[in-house]
Amino acid sequence: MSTRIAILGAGPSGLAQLRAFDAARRKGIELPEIVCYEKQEDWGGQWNYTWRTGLDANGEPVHSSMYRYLWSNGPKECLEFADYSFEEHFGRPIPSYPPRAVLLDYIKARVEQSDVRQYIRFNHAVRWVEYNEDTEKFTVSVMNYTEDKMETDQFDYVVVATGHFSIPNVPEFEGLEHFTGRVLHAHDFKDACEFEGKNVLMIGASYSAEDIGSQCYKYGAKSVTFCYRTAPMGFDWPDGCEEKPLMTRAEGRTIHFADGSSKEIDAIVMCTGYLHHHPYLHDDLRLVSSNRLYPPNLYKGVLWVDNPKLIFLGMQDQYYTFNMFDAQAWYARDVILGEIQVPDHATRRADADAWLAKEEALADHDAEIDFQAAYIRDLLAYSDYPDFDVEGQGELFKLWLQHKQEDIMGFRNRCYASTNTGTMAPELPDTWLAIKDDSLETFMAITDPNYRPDDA
Ligand code: FAD
Ligand code: NA7
Repeated sequence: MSTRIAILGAGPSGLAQLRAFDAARRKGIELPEIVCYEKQEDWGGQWNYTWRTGLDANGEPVHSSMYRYLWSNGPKECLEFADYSFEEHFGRPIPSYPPRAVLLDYIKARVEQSDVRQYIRFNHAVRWVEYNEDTEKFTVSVMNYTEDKMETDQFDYVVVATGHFSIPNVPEFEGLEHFTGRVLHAHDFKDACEFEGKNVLMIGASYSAEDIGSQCYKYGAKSVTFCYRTAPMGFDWPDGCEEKPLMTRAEGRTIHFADGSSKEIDAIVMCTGYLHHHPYLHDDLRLVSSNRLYPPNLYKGVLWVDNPKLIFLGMQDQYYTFNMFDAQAWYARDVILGEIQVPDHATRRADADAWLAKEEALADHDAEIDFQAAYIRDLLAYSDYPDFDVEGQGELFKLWLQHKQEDIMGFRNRCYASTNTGTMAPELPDTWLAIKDDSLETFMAITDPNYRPDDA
């Protein structure tokens, strides 16, 4: 019987794995048997927007945490696939910060060209994975919602690509049970227009707080307050936005903060991050981690140290995204195909622990970027994934951080050159703050060099 691979999830990481295998097939390499289980009806993972909150049509937790009007929060030049440029896809250069729908179009097109959809069983939610030491096989149990039945199958390798920004981390605060406004987690935030004219509070000081707060400002919130546990984001926020230390308690509509101040608030958005949540993995296989650049127990950030037939993609906190998932997927593919020899347990453990120790010593964001670049550089040496200028993209990330410091509401108006094609991105026709329609059609129309505003 041929080697059998289960890929769990058809988001960017799972699709990277399918693309990696397809690239090998094109080179004449015989592929193992591949089955990809995806609980949604379509591919794209987080980028597959849904209006639903809570549970999906099958009663599974809604996966995507993305919302209307979400634009890339980093330059597209830092996430470009090394084997498929934005310019190749769109037929012309596009600005550096595209909206979600534009990125989804780009992600989907690469796999549509690869004919890998045949491997994916949509509407299949993975329920349980365990490993049998005697047979050296994984048993994977899934709920097939199309036929309304449980299915169980055996595999030699399991690739976990289910993401880790989906199940909310929701802390408790005194008095919330009596708070008369709205309380939601960032995962359930869908449309900033809901908060027009309202006083909103973001709890948290990372990407979600920064972006959802900015969205609320853009779409007409009366005021946006951010409150932090450890440190403020420290941006030069426009009038109507302010940062405060953490809220201590709610009393009616009044929110009290750790500095003794208080404010009337209509809605609270908990931008308090996500849990690494893998309830379908047996205790011996379960990755337990906070949101960090080097989750523990992963050799090369990918192979489960105690059983390298279990593979995790995209489990890191992310500066780099799509091209890092690719580097991981190409590496994993070559492990599965026997092109890369995996060292013994002690070597795997020592290597993973050494990266972890380096990660723990990182002093600032620039050092974190260099760390993730070095990690990707290390992986690239093992496979034939097209070499790309990882370090050059790292420098773009550092510029991006500077540009956010200079103007948090204006950084998306910046342009960068692709490290793959050398092409400089064109400017947006207007500022990010002014462009309210983020559909693919509108974005492509207004960024067309022949566009005349009267066409709109
Ligand atoms: P996901 O995209 O989460 O895909 C995982 C897939 O696994 C999903 O399709 C899901 O349905 C499926 N799945 C989960 N559980 C099961 C199960 N039990 N059974 C079967 N299938 C399952 N990255 C950027 O590069 N730029 C950005 O601007 C950006 N913005 C972001 C904004 C938000 C709000 C969030 C949450 C993330 C953002 N990211 C951004 C990061 C984003 O997570 C990655 O770009 C990318 O989507 C990660 O890909 P993934 O495949 O690892 O995980
Ligand atoms: P992150 O980046 O994991 O950040 C979580 C934030 O939530 C961070 O600022 C935490 O504060 C804060 N947090 C967590 N628990 C608490 C409690 N109990 N009280 C107060 N604040 C808390 O998650 P994001 O959602 O921002 O970003 C995740 C991804 O989504 C990212 O890749 C983006 O692209 C979109 P801390 O600073 O640790 O004190």
